[in-house]
Amino acid sequence: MSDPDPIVESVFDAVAATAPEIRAALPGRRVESGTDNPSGESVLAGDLYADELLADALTAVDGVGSFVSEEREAAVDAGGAVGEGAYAVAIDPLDGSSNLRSNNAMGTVVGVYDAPLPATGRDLVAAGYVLYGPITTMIVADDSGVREEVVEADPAVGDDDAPAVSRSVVEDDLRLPDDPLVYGFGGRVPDWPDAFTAYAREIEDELKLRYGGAMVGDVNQVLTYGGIFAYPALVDAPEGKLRLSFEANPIAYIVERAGGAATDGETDILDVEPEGVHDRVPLYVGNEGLVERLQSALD
Ligand code: P6P
Repeated sequence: MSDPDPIVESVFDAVAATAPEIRAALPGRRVESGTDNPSGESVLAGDLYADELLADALTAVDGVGSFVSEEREAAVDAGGAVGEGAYAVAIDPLDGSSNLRSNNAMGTVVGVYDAPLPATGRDLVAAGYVLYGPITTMIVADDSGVREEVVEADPAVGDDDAPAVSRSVVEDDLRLPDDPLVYGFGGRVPDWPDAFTAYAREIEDELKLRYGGAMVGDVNQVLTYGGIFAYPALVDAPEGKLRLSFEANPIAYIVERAGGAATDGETDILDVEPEGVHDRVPLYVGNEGLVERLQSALD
């Protein structure tokens, strides 16, 4: 097993350190901010708070050269030559923030790229996500594999300004179970293309529905129980909904390192060539056999 990359470790230390503050801020930030993000989606106060906190934390990390967020049009220069020793970090600060009103799972998605953005997923050196569920967990994937950690504020170590956090590894070699159990498909059924609808009908007869409206929560179900998650191409939105740089690529990187597969319906997600950092892409991700069946169904 290779030694951990010190910059990657610092990135996930910074992300973990913000988790208790983001979680504690959510109850008071369930309202609309009155603004839209570059993808044209309405932004909650929680989105903006998480984005600001993570921008401050990540741009302060030595070795982070630029920072890209779902909530920002362009990259933030953090100093350092990306691709020449410094990394570009792309985040979705609060994935699934529409779940804030309904008090359901949400999370933060992180991709660490060794190339200026927009870049393909092959330029990822690490990826992960924080999941705000009944407990706060963090998934971290790098070239040594995938691990799951529990993240907790640790007042015994921290101080009033920035409570330190404890990171406890609870699974150090996370692998997709061989026998898939769950599925979750986004979008409205009438908007699914016929070929995907036919595939969904097969899967519905085989697996159990687990769809919570936040990608990180739904993907975590797949990583835990085996299965498939998809936000498919839609009849009126062939590019789907999820963004490549800070949603699909990091998730594809994580699931492929856990033994699964990820596609846009035609090619491996990690090989999709983006034009811009906010490009959308259909995402089908999970057990290899289920993803291969999906690709055949869409051919
Ligand atoms: P829908 C959250 O807004 C998100 O980007 C993903 O986390 C999630 O998978 C998807 O959108 C949910 O979209 O259309 O089901 O609300």
